[in-house]
Order: sequence, then C-alpha cells, then structure tokens
Amino acid sequence: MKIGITCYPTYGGSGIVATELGLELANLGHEVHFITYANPIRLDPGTPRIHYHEVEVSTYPLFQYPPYSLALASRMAEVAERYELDLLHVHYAIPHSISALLARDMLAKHRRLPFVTTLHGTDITLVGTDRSYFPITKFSIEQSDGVTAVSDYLRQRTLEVFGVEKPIHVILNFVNCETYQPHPESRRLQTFAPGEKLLIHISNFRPVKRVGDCIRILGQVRKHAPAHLLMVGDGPERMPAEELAHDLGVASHVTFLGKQDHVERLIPLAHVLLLPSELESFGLAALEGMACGVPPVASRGGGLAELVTDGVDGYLEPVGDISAHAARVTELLSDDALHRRISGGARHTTQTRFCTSLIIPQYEQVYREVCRG
Ligand code: GMT
Repeated sequence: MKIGITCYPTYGGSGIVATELGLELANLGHEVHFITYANPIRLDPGTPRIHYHEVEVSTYPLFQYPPYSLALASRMAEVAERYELDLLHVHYAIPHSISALLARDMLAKHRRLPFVTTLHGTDITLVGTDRSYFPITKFSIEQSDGVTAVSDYLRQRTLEVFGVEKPIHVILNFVNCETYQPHPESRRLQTFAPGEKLLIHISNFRPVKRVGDCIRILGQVRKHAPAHLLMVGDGPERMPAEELAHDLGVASHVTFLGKQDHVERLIPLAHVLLLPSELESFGLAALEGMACGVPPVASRGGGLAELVTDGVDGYLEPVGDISAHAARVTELLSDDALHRRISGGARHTTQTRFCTSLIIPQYEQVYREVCRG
C-alpha cells in the first residue's frame, strides 16, 4: 500500500510510535510518505520506501497565528494525488485529523482517500477536553474512516468523554525487540557513576510526567542504596527538577542529559526505569525499558496497567506516593535475585505481547478495512 503518515515530529511518544510504524511498514514493502513540518526525530531519510514531504507554513503580517492545519491539509491532498496514496494515517487527533478530513474532501471528486486517526493520550485526556477543541475533536473522530487507540483505557475514556459511537480499535504500542535489548555487560561497565546503580527517566518533562517525583524518589533511595539518576529529555519541568535536586542535596547524583536520539543505548545501562506520571494512556518509555530488561517502577492507573503486571515485570504504585515508589526501587537495587526475576519477566512480556511483528499486522488490517470502505 501507499500510506501517508502525519505526526508531531518531536520527542513525544506519538511521534515516536508513528515514525517506528512507518519504518516497519516500509520494511514490510509498503511505500510510506511522512507529511510533517520537520523530519521526524527517529527517521533515517535514507531508508528504502520512505519519503518525507515537508509542510511549509508561510507567514503573513495579517496572521497572528499562521494556519498550519490548512497548510498541512493542502500538502496532504497534493502528496496523495501525486503519489496516488491509498490512505492517510494521522497520529494525535488535533489538528491532524481535521487536516486529513479536509484533504479527503478536497480530493473526493477524483479519488477516494480514507484516513485513520490514532489517538495517543493527551489529545483526548487534556487538549481534546479543553472547551476550545472539544467539538472539533469529537467531529474529527466521528469523521475518521478508522479510529485506533493505544490502550483500552484510552478507548474507554474517548467513549465516555466524547460520547462517540464510532468503533475504536485498540492497538497497543509496540517496540522493536532487536533494537531494544538488554546489555548486562554495558550495565556493569557504565561510566556515569562507576560502582553505583543507575536509575533512568525518559520524558518530555511536562507537568503530567511529575519529574520532581523522580528526584524525590532518588533522595529516598539513596538513604539505603548507592544510586545515580539519568534524566533524559527536556521540557518545562527540567529547571524546577534541577533546582529540586540542589535543594535535596542530590544534585551530584543526577545527570540531566537533555534530548537523546538513541535511548536504546542508554536504557540498558540502567537497573530501574522511573515513570511516576500523573497519567499515561500507555507509557511507551516503560515498554522500552521492559524490552531492555529494565523493570519500570511506574504509577498505577491509566494504560500502564495494560502493560505492566505488578510484581511480575515491573511495579505499579499510587501516583505521588514517593515512599512506595522508592521502596520498590530500593528492593530492586538491593536484591539481585529479585531484579533478575522482574527483569526477565519484563523482557518476556515484551517478546510475547509487544514486539513489532505482533502489532504491525493489526494496523495493516485496519488499513485494509478502510480501503475496502
Ligand atoms: O506523554 C506525552 O506528553 C507525549 C504524548 C504524545 O502524544 O506524544 O504521549 C502519549 O502518547 C504515547 C504514545 O502512544 C503514550 O505512550 C503516552 O502514554 C501518551 N502520554 C500521555 O498519555 C500523557
């Protein structure tokens, strides 16, 4: 098939899922056209059957807000026509779904161009419920030819919040089990903090991630076990987290690495992955950790419970309960047998439920259905 993919090409989970999906589809022989305002971060432009079309948004003094959604819709229609795309697949409803709807209508006289919307989380739980976007998000879901959600939790929330009657397919996120692998030797030889065990947190440092909790957890863990925390990513909560590390006297035990392209090289160095978010519709970072045999200690609730089985392949604790999170991390750092068991469980869960080969065919099936009409 010839598939157009649109996503936020930044360090968010939805952009990463969209990019990895495009790469896997190209690997399976499909022709994939990314239509985005910048090259997605994990996309190697030299990959066979991958094409990249930039959306240029020109400004004009009249525009206080340049109309990106319209520029995107024009580009989608143009690329679809020129390359004879079979469908568009947009990731994150706002505004991609509306742009796809416009592109579909623009071409309606000449060709059929169905579109699939994948809901990722904050497009429903935060932004979509904002009054300014609620009606148009609901409309875009109803108008999509196919809708998928990355967890059953997100599917339920969408049905509750928007009251839509559209069937929503749950297609869980996936990870490439060859790229994301354990490396016990590199863990032993890590040079960030020789002799100490590493904790890792990866996110876009938005308030929903509760990055300050990672620092507080480290503070408590260090009372019982030598540990060093790698903070990967960047965003509005980074500075407050750096200040908190100073205030709690643990600044020399935290390394802020900023945005990193190859997290698959960093994660295997760690013993535990911290994800104390307020809410995750899925929690892709936890899955990437599990694939590398790095057990997540994460917040209970949302979609994380569809991924992590408490005490089997990671731990789930109440949001904001620093002592509970810290106690689990301390156990994993101090008890090698326990760590081996949970780490093995994490890798096993990934291989049996979340590897690309298990998930990508589910997207292909949705594509076939919407193309049949
Ligand atoms: O977590 C973010 O702020 C980024 C956001 C996105 O859309 O880029 O992530 C969402 O999508 C990811 C990929 O499907 C999920 O793993 C994350 O759980 C979800 N984030 C939230 O629900 C907060």
